Amino acid sequence: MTEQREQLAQAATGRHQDDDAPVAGHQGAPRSAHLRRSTNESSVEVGLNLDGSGDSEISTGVRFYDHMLASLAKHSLIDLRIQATGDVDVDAHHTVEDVAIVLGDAFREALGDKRGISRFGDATVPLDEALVQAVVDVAGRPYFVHTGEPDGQAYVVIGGSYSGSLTAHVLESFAQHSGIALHVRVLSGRDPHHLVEAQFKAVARALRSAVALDPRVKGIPSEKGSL
Ligand SMILES: [Mn+2]
Repeated sequence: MTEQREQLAQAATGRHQDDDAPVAGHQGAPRSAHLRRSTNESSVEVGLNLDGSGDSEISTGVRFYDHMLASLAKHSLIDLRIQATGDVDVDAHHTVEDVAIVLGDAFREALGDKRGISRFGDATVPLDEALVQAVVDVAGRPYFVHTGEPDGQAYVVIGGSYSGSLTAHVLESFAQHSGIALHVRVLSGRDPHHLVEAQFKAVARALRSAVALDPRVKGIPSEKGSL
């Protein structure tokens, strides 16, 4: 790891290498990333540590989205620091999407060559009446399948600025940029807040399994030799 990359990783994790010996990947380097992206519509900074404990510090200007991203961190055990500012006075859309893009890019960078990971993850998570299944393959082949949201969910506005249509948009942007195949199936639910939150939690749990280092996996978990 270069000195610069190490500093970025420390900034992302808020930890020094020798503090408490953060769990390292098989490469010996912390599986973390720190990225910035600015456009005319938003400015996004993401720090991410795959081997974290679910800590988060998130500010996107869209409070409900902050709540969802904190939930994603908590249940994936990925540490997340996200600072975003954008034209939320126009609409939350640009900022919400751009955060998902940078989050996906950071996730892919932190995974590195994927040596030693479980690769697949599958979780079914309830939130009261809502039930969601998420299945991931961290394969470098982006794909997104989304089914089962009840009619009208896309048009619901939650917390004043988050529209229900954004959930699929966020998950698709994340899948495209992280290079994962992601299937999200909403199996049941009625409350709009629960329907979104159960999706983030299910994705979090599936990611947690998929990125976990399995000591029995030797090298890269693919017959092809690369992912
Ligand atoms: Mn909630």
